[in-house]
Order: sequence, then C-alpha cells, then structure tokens
Amino acid sequence: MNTVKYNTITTNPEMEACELANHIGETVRLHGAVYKIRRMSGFAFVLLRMRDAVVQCVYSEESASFPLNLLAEEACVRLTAEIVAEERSRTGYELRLKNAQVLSAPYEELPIVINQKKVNTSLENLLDYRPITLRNEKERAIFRIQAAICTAFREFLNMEHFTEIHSPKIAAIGAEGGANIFKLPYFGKEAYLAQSPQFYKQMMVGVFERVFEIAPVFRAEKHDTSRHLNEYTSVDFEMGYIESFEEIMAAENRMLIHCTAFLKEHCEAELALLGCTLPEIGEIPHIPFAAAKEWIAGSCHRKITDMLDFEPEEERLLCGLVKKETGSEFVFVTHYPSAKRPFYAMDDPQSPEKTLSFDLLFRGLEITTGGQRIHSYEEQLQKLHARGMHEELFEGYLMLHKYSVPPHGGLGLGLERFTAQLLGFENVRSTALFPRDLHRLMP
Ligand code: AMO
Repeated sequence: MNTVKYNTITTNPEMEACELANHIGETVRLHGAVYKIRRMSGFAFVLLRMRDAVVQCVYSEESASFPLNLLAEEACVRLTAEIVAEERSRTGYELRLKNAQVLSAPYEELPIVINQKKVNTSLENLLDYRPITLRNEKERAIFRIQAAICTAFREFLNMEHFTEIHSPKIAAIGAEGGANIFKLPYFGKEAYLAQSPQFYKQMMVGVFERVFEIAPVFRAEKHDTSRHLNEYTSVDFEMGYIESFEEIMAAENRMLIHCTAFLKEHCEAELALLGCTLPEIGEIPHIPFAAAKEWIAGSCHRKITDMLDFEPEEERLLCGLVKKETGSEFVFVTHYPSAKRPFYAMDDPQSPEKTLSFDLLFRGLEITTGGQRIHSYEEQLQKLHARGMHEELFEGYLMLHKYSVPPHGGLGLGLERFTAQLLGFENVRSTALFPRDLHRLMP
C-alpha cells in the first residue's frame, strides 16, 4: 500500500494590502490583527494590521453578517470585504466588511496602548512590553527598515563577489582584547562569547578572498550608555589583495550609497511614517585622527585630554565641523594611534605609532571600525610579543599568517548604531529588537 501523501495545500488566496487597489469592485479575503476599532455613529472603522500595512475597513450592520463585538483589538482574524471605490478615502477605496472569522482572541486587555500614532511611554516600558509594543506601526517600521538595510548590504556584497560566512560565536579566545568579554563554562574548560568574527573572517580571506557576515557579537561592557549594548549585530566584511586600506573605505562608501538607494526604493512608507530623511551620500571625506583632534580643539576651544581616542562629545563636534565645511553627514577618521588599536591592526610603515585603520562617524557617532591587517607571520608574532600576549593561545589564528594570506583588511559596522543614527534615535536600544544591557535580560 502506498503510504506517501502529497501536499495538497494550495496557494493562500488572500490579499496583501498592496494588492487591494487593483481589485476595486471585488469581494476579497484578508487576514491580519485588529489594530484599532473606532466606533462612529451608525458604523465603525476597523483598522487591520496586515503583513505589509495597516488598512482601514468599514463596519456597518447593514453590510456585515456578524456583530461588531465579535472583534477585539489585537484579535487575529480572517475577513471578507468588498472593495468599493471611495473618493474621500486616502487610498481611493473603502473595505466594506462582510464576514469575519476570529482565529485567535486576546486573553485579556493589553497592558499598554499600542495603537496610537506612537507608543506614548518611557523607553523602559517600551522595552519591557516589547513583544506587543513592536506591533505599533512606527515601532514595526524601524525593524522593517533595519531588515531592508541588511538586505541592501547583502545585495551589495554579493554583487561585489563577497561570500557570506557563519563563524562560531563560542570561542577559545577573545579577538578584540580588553576585559569586555563574557566567559562561559564549556565542558570543563573556559570559553568565551565572540566579541567579533575578526579571526574567522581573516581566516576566510585565505579561502574565499572576500567574505562577509551579519551576526550577533557580545561585549561585556559595563557602560550604561545610550550607545553600548551587550549584544549587537555586527556587519563585517573582509577583503583580500588590497593595495591600501583606503579600498576598504571606498567599498563601505559604495555600500552605503547602495543602501540609501535601496531604502528609497523599498521603504518609502516606513521612512515617511518615521519622518526620516535619508542622507545624501557622495564621496565621504576623510581626515587623519591627529588632525581631527587639533581641528576640534582649535575650532571649539577645547583642551585635548586624551591623545589616543575621541571623547563622545568630540565625535559630535567633529561631525558638526565636517558637515559645515563639506555638507557630508559622514566622515572617515584615519590613522588611529597604534596603542588604541588591536594587535591585528597594521601599523603605518611611515609612522609606526599610527595604524592603517579608520573609523566612520555618522551624525556624531562612530558606526564603523576598520583597517588593514598584518599579514606577515613575523610581523604578527612581533606585535603579539611586544604586547606581552602568548602566541600559543593564537595558534589557530596564526596559521593564517604562517601559511600565507594576501594583504587584506575589512571592517565591522554596528547595525543598531547605524539604524539609530539613520532614523534619528538617541539610544541604540530603540533600534535593537530585544536589547541586552547591564539591567536587561528579558524579554
Ligand atoms: P569595534 O570593536 O570598534 O571593531 O566594533 C565595530 C563597530 O561595532 C559597533 N559597536 C557597538 N555597538 C553597540 N554596542 C556596543 N557595545 C558596541 N561596540 C562596538 C560600533 C563599532 O564601530 N573587529 C573590529 C572591526 C574590524 O576592524 O573589522 C571591531 O569589532 O558601531
């Protein structure tokens, strides 16, 4: 007897919001969640949150075969409605409800109002009730845009012949140094959560020449600031056979131009909802770190207290100065001091106290770090030893150098920081789905 059964489920015949305008005069099936019920005299507006948009339906006892109280806000429903031309409606049509089937109803009333233009509450509350506050149209738009940013980056990197990789997030050593590393017990040994895919993306340059990864990384930062998360999504790429670290900057410049064009094409409604103006990106200006420090000090009458890094305020001031002088909202700062960069960064042969590295600042905040890496085995060993690091710990990583890898470099961009700057949020938590920070492990 033949026990194999074939899948007989046919394509779902229900409409998407974007298709409705092409079906005026027809009766269609839709599904979604009841976002809001606005009772008027003699009829009601029922806003339906569909996959791609919130659409407005009209309920009246004359047209509908069900009582209005069958519907509750946030109930998941399947509806039948007639699409009728209506000049007064923003969309040019009206959805007249005929039938409704409730697929799932809320057990109790929502603890927070989510169906206003924006969720009017503190960031803390917004995050505490994340599974439901994300259903708000504006909150949802942030993450639709973030998804589109990733799609655009992927599309660009694929076009430029990068291979996507998935590197381990449990590691035996930290790649970025410092104390901001999470330890975890690992079958009687100690392991760490990956601070970045740095070693693995470099190893993969020896295999694929150009690689990228978009994945979570973990930082045990004790900073409770608006720009630090303990888990964030890092957009990393690494490319081989470069002649200068400026090729990495040029690739990022192209990637960002591609991204804004992609968002313009695919996220018009979400950008409008959030009142976001996309930056005009031309050739991004660059300035060496030391010159930037002096420029800020001179123009803003500030004392330089830290010659090795920027203070957050200096990043803001520098972006202001660059915008005023060039119109650009982005600026590459190059040649960071060697003392502040990790051991894999290549020093500038002309002045070894500086590295062939850069940061990209956008609207006052660092969103990317990148640069050229050491590819010579001897040079890498020398730098490890000079920093008092134990080469035995880096055996796997050093195979890369020992058995030859092309001159290479790459970068890491913080997805939440980029999204926050693009959409005008002051806190990176606003652009992390379920942020992890010093105080937050739930939801
Ligand atoms: P870096 O440590 O500078 O470099 O990180 C790269 C970018 O990641 C973002 N970022 C963060 N975002 C949110 N919370 C944090 N705690 C946090 N820390 C960093 C920033 C930053 O610019 N391996 C190198 C990259 C490379 O050279 O390829 C690295 O990880 O946007």
